[in-house]
Amino acid sequence: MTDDLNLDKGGAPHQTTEQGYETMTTSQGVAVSDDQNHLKAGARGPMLMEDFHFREKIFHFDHERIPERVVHARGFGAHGYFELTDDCSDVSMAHIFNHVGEKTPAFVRFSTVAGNKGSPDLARDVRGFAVKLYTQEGNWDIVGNNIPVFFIQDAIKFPDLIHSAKQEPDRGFPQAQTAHDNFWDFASLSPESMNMIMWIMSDRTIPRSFRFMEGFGVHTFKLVNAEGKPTFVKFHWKPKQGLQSVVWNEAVKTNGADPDFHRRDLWDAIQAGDYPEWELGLQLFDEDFAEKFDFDVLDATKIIPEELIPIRKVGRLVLDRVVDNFFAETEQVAFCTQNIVPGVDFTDDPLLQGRNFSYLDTQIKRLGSPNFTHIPVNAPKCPFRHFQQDGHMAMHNPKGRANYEPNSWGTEEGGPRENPQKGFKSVPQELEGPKLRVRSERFADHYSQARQFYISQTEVEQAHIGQALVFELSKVETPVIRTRMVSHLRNIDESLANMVADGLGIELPDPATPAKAPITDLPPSEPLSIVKNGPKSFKGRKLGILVTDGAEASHFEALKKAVEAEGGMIELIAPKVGGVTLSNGKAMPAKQKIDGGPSVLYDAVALLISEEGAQKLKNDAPTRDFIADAFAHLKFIAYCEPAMAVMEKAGITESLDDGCVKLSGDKDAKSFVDKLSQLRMWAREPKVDVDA
Ligand code: HDD
Repeated sequence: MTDDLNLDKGGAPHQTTEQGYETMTTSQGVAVSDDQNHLKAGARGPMLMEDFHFREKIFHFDHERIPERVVHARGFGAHGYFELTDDCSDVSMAHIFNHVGEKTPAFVRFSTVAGNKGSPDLARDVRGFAVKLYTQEGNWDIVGNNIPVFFIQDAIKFPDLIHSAKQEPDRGFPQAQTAHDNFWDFASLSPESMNMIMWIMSDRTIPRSFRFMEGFGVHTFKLVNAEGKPTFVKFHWKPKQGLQSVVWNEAVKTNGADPDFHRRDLWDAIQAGDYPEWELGLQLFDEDFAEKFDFDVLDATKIIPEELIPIRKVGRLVLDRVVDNFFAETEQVAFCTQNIVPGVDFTDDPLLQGRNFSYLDTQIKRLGSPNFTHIPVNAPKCPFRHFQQDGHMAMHNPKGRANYEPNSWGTEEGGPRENPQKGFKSVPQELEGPKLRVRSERFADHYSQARQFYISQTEVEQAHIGQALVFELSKVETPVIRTRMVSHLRNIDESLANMVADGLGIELPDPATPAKAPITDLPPSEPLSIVKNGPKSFKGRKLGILVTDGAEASHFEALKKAVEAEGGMIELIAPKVGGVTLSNGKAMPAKQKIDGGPSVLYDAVALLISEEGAQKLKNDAPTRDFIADAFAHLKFIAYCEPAMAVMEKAGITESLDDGCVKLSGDKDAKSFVDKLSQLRMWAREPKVDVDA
């Protein structure tokens, strides 16, 4: 409850209880004497309608839910700031781009797209990356994703896309996944989605954390400088923490172990003071480039490779504060692509044009009133003044007589007027042409960039794309849909098509007929791979140490020191959450009991198990799974000699590799931690996965 709604602390006669608690009141401020029992006629009698406290409490509870977002329902937000590091007045007159070092408050909401509000965090899905910048010239929303392209080119297809991806309407499942007939039916009948299909089948859709993923504005926008000169721009958020994803088997298990894994990760990192940070990158180009580029810059299914237009890093976005109240902030925040400020403008991208209608419309439905802009998380932090008035739940109500203009009431009383010098102006643009429902010819190449994405991946990542396609299409029940999909893959990469056809156990179909031929062989682009853009250290990552009573204390101390020196965290997992006593008699509390802290929750693991501990744990299924999964998920594993007995039961001792480091001497912990920035032992994959 905000302060101004609170009782006057000084004067209220019922301010505190005898024990010193704040007195509970009704919404009307009347003190409540009994919150345990409703008012009845006799101790065992029926309720009396006059119980206003009961009625108010239940009626409010009954109305707690608002409609969840029609897409991106599950999300998690945090506050922070944007700080400009490079003056951009050459390209934009926006205040936010002209004041190096100035901090602009920001709110960011990350989300999955398809799942409902209660769906698990590790669903294979695109992640939303929506940024609200409370600039001094009004709110600017960059409502992007963690993938720089989209499924469709024209907003009119959005309802079809989303209907196909969400649960099927007759049965109401599957939830939070595209692995079903309707999605692949739509995708395979929409060749424009092929570039996006490559991206979503890559590990980009199973990020390790919101902190370790990129964000993109997707569309081409315009920046406009003080002379009115427009420059095309694409927005990129590059995580300082480096990119990182999980492997699919790990994602599936994480969803069971901790469905809130991503939101907890962000919350924990911010609370620990390890603030995630992204650099804002601009890809800037002019009409000339746009004309010569192989693709239409208005087509949101295409990227502009960074090799062609390098990224200019101009600022940083830091998230340093969790929300006070999830509903008030994360749930009620309303992003609108239409929210831009002077110095930024739209292009005619047919997806963006449609979005500019949809977001405002959806917020009114979801938040129930055009006054959603009065909710603190949505209100600008700069002065605002207009004549929009009334409506449900109006909170900012202007004083005075003038609620229209022009009027005769003068500058004191007459309210606001438009400001031709400072107000937002669209970039003047010549427009002509017949009224048509068509798609531009320049949007017709659906495969060249899909191929480029695929060949830009490391071998490991290519295998994951193939495996993801096989997994998803194996869930499709209608054979013709599977075959149709493989016919598109033949236009992307022949070896991929073969891998998928083989994985599905079907004959290779003829290639689909491209809308535009020939398909171009574009050069590979390094920024498209996650593995090539990983972290440089273990900073921000977590080592899970499975520990038992009597475990060697020197190993523990050495690991802790080495991990913390890298900026990483450690977490203890023990047979009992009360903790363990190490070999030197030191008591250590644990964060997790073994069956509540499986290894999927950690980036790397260490097994500090004493002889006695090994005897107790070697037949314990959660302990075996902890070890076997860490190995199968290609994690680095440190272990001490006695742990071998449990590792043997977990079935990994015969396959130990360079990613498994035995702790014997002083330097072993350090050399283990030195390896951790690689995050995974990719070379192990063929040993643990027959499809790799
Ligand atoms: Fe959208 C929400 C991102 C295309 C209509 N979208 C929404 C959110 C994100 C995106 C991150 C969640 C914002 C939040 O956290 O509250 N959407 C995208 C991107 C797109 C895109 C990157 C393509 C480049 N969206 C798109 C189209 C339409 C919509 C083409 C409709 C024509 N999107 C919506 C919406 C949502 C939404 C229905 C649902 C909840 C909301 O707006 O606030 O208006």
